[in-house]
Amino acid sequence: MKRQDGFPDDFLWGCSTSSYQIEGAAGEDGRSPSIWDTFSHAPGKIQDGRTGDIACDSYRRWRDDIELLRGLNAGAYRFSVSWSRVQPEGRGEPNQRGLDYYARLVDALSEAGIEPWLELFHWDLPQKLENEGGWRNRETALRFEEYASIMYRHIGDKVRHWTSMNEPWCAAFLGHLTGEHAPGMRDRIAANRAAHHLLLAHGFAVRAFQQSGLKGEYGIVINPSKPRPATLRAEDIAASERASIERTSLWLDPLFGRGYPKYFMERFGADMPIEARDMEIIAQPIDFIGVNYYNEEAVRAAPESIENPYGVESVRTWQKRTEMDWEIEPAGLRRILEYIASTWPRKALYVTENGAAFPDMAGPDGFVRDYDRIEYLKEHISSCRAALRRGVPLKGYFLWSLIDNFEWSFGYTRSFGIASVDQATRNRQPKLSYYFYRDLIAGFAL
Ligand code: IFM
Repeated sequence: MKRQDGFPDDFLWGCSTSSYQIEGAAGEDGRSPSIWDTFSHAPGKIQDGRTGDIACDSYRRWRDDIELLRGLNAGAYRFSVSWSRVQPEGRGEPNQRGLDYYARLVDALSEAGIEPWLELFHWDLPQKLENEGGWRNRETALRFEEYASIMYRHIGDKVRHWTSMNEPWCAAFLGHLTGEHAPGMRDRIAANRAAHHLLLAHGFAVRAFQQSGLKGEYGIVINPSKPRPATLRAEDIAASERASIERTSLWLDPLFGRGYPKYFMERFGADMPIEARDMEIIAQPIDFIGVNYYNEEAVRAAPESIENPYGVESVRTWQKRTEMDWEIEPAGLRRILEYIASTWPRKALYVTENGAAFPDMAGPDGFVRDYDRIEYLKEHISSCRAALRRGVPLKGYFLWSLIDNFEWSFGYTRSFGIASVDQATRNRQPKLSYYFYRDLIAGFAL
């Protein structure tokens, strides 16, 4: 039967998770520590002092995750691979037990009719590579190519949708400039170098995929941002343009062969370790762009300085906020999709993450009726429909997240899941939003 809600019948509906946030089994079957193991074990880095050592125990309970996906009738599952599980040394021989885990997962997903969307890197860099300079070191991009090639060789025939990495902005700038994320550095030059090497790693991985002769679609996932001006003053409008550079054009310009943005290069060009042919490698043709969207910001002009190179500051507005203190602005999702579709060459777009953290209260019956999350999802998915109506080549939507999980520096204090995970038993329990999403996928909740 044809859908009545304005989404095409072949629109892809899925859920997203990531390795360090759900797998646990941190020291098992040959996995070596990643930078997030080191960071989360360091005192004072994580709000509740907890780690991903056990997380949702998905390394053992992946069948439960697939059951949840099956119950939704989801078309796809976006998950990431733990590099240090597959290649504990960060180089050389792969760990067969790690590879087997992902092969089992992918096979079971396919048997359940759920398309595996495999992501190679969601921030959990092997600590061994960090010890040699991590993303500041060009060598890490080469090691990434080797790791990607291992994955292509071992499960390339089972996976049709690949993404190189998730939100490289976070890995570069939260990891190396603000220090909120692993490896916890506060150094602008380190952040800029990391940004370049992350893009280079992406380019190497795409090139290796093309050379492998495998069939499939390849993309990268970014978390773009296009803040709106807080007022109609010309200087605030100009500030809002500058405010999008580091989250958006710094990634999309080079990916589409336009080099790094001029504004960025004028300030930071000297830090960028660009070698001959790098920009060509970064601009390997890809099939889609993944867009992660949670919120929009309003900004105004501020004095430019070393600490504030873009000369912008955020303005708190009247919008309701989620528990992350992120403003809820569903129209911002349509705006960012339209902005990308109209500014860079036309490419298939997927919303690869969207969702919200709210304080979930279980009722006396133990059931979580998360109406706030349902409203958030409903409005954002409607915004996707608005983007489609305006001609954006949007092909799918992945909800973040299938289950409550380790929310990085917030530990387990923020819940994005449509199913909760009991912290003692690790049993999964769908929330009301799970049933909302199930009905939406079936075509009758919007
Ligand atoms: O949990 C994260 C995810 O790992 C990357 N994107 C944003 C999510 C919510 O903060």
